[in-house]
Amino acid sequence: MKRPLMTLAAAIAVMLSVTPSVAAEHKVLMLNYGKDGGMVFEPSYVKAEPGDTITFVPENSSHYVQSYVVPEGVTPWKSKLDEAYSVTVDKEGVYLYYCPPHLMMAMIGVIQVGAPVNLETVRQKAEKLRPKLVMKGERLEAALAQVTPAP
Ligand SMILES: [Cu+2]
Repeated sequence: MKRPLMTLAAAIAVMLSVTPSVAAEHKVLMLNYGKDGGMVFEPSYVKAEPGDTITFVPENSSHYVQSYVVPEGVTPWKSKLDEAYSVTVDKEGVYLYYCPPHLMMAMIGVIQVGAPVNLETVRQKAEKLRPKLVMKGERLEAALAQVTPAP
């Protein structure tokens, strides 16, 4: 009876080695002049998987990043001015963040990790944020419009 059991274990080992889960690193640049002009996170929408890392890179100075909405159970984050900052996203859902000094100019971004389990909450909180975006506020809707539904 030992042989079939070992075969099964060997089969599982092969399956695991064929589909390794390699965490990806996504880079988001903090720029003074993005493609649509003005200060931006580029790309402003990132699709990630649980375990991936997002690194914010200050290509230009005077920027930093702070989370605004995170999935339940996630500790909010905030970087230091002009410093690169990495966050590992372990929980599924939508993360909405911004650059505090340039919120008025809609320097905002969205990270989707797996399924958008908290999208309704994000949309509600985004409505409260929207009046603070004096210029290019449509970026908020544009970033959220890229969120893809659960498979
Ligand atoms: Cu900024």
